[in-house]
Amino acid sequence: MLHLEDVLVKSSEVKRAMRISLPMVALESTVLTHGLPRPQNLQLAHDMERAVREQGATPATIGFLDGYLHIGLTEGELDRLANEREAYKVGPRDFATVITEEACGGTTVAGTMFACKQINIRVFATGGIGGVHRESGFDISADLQALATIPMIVVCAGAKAILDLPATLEYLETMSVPVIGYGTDEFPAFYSRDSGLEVSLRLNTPAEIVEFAKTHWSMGPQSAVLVANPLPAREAIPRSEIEPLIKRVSDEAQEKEIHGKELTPFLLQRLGALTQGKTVQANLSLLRNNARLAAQIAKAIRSSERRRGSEG
Ligand code: PSU
Ligand code: MN
Repeated sequence: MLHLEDVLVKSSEVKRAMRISLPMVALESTVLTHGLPRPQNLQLAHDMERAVREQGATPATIGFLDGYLHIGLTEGELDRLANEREAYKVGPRDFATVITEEACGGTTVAGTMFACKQINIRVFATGGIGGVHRESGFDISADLQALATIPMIVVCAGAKAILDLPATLEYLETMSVPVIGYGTDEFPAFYSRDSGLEVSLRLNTPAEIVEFAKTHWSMGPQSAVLVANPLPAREAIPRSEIEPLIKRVSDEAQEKEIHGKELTPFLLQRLGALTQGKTVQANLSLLRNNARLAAQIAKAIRSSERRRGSEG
């Protein structure tokens, strides 16, 4: 039997950052292996890491190579994962499979959070979380389960617009996950800045988010704090424009009987084709935007720890 420590590989950058307690931001890799087309996927991985570094934090992109769980990937390793055609999409239930098969894989939001829990990274940036699918109320992403049980701050641009957003928000409420609108009262819908749905609280600065998260955890719940960060207006696609296309690709998926793990990648890829890449541009923009905010939050955590240290 293998233990997680047996397969854990930290990059030298991550090791150093952990040793001297630098602010750190975890990044997922399903978006590289399954979410974005090549070669934009590798470019994006670099862009997100750069966005984190520019804010003075350390990026830790998480993914599997040959059955090893990498925390922080070197340039060559990122390149390999981004070009690996047989990569698994790795949620928490798939860890043992990928390790047993010595396979490569991109970790989903849930998979990445699960890894973060083991190594104590508290801030994570992604694009859009998974949720309850429209095609089937039983297809509920393991992301929601992870958000319900792992105490960390997760920055996203809302849930992917291809989902049933009201049902996803209801589920988050049931699971005691606060949904913070960053500078907004509305839950953003990934490609669009609005959804007509409310967040549980609006906060306007990274420091406020950190204070809120600490208060949340001190009250008892050990759920995540979900920060919903609307994508930049320049790349946003109006809801009226994207919604009919989402309906169309959802119907296509049902006709083709695509479900389970394949559903999200199929829908994203079809939307990209139907919008001549506009959805891909929006996706790239919101990922960079979220990496930046997550880095600011990770820094605010360090400042608040330092303040507490000097107080007492
Ligand atoms: N957001 C994106 N692109 C993606 C995903 C999210 O912009 O590819 C991935 C995330 O890794 C998320 C996963 O965890 O899709 C959800 O898949 P599922 O619905 O099968 O749980
Ligand atoms: Mn699913």
